[in-house]
Amino acid sequence: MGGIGINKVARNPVKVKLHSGQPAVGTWLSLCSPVAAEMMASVGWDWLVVDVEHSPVGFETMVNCFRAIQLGGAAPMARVPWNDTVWIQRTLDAGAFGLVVPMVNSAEDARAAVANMKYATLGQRSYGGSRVAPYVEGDYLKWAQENIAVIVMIETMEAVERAEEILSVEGVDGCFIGPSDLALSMGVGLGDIGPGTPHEEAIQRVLQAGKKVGVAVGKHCYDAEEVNTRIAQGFQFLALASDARFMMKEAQAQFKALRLEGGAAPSGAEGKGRIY
Ligand code: 3PY
Ligand code: MG
Repeated sequence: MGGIGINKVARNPVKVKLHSGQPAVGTWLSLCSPVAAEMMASVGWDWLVVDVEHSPVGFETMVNCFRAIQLGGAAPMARVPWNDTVWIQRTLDAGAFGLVVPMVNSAEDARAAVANMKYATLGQRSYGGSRVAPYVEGDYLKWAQENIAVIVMIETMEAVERAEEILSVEGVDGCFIGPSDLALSMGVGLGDIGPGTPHEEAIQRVLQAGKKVGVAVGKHCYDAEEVNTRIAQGFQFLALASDARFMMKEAQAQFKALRLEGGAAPSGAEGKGRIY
């Protein structure tokens, strides 16, 4: 045998960090590109989430993104489209080390997410092995029960109000605040966020609930400055933008710097309809 390959993973480093009070920082993959995923993984992120909820990624492309992420050295994760037994089971079998589950609005929703992600007797995940079984230490079933990270999304006011009970559910490893959906549920504009706003107050309420019950809180952030601020506040599972945003920001900046005949202006929607 050639000896070239991937080291076996003893413990999911993301879960270890979340349970020991450390930040785990990653980014979102919305470009549906395994090549972009592989390049991103080599940057040094703890994890990368393939966004299956809001990107047009196909299932097999998602699997190829997982492979590329593993090769680059980050933990492969996904955001599933919904808290759905079938989606969750198939995405875990495809090799995710953890899932971000949208719109978890109650303890009941959180219990369903945990049950979807764990084998009996802790849950109802059906056993079919996993693509990543050869890459983990020991038996995959035991590894999965202990190592797959369950991250529930808090992105409505209903969920903010119930944050403590949601985060107290056994098996929840952390939560992730979706600032845009939270703004929509509050009836405020996507721009009406930030220090001093009711939106920020809601975010801080979730952080306090997490601190009270000892469960990691995270959030999607637009830039490194915000990630640094959030880490100082005690947030842990932090996403910094996305591959799509990094690409568009740099492309727009470079395009703007061009000295074109006739002074052509960038046609991209800078500022408008901000994407992560
Ligand atoms: C939101 O802002 O609603 C999100 O889901 C971000 O990932
Ligand atoms: Mg959302």
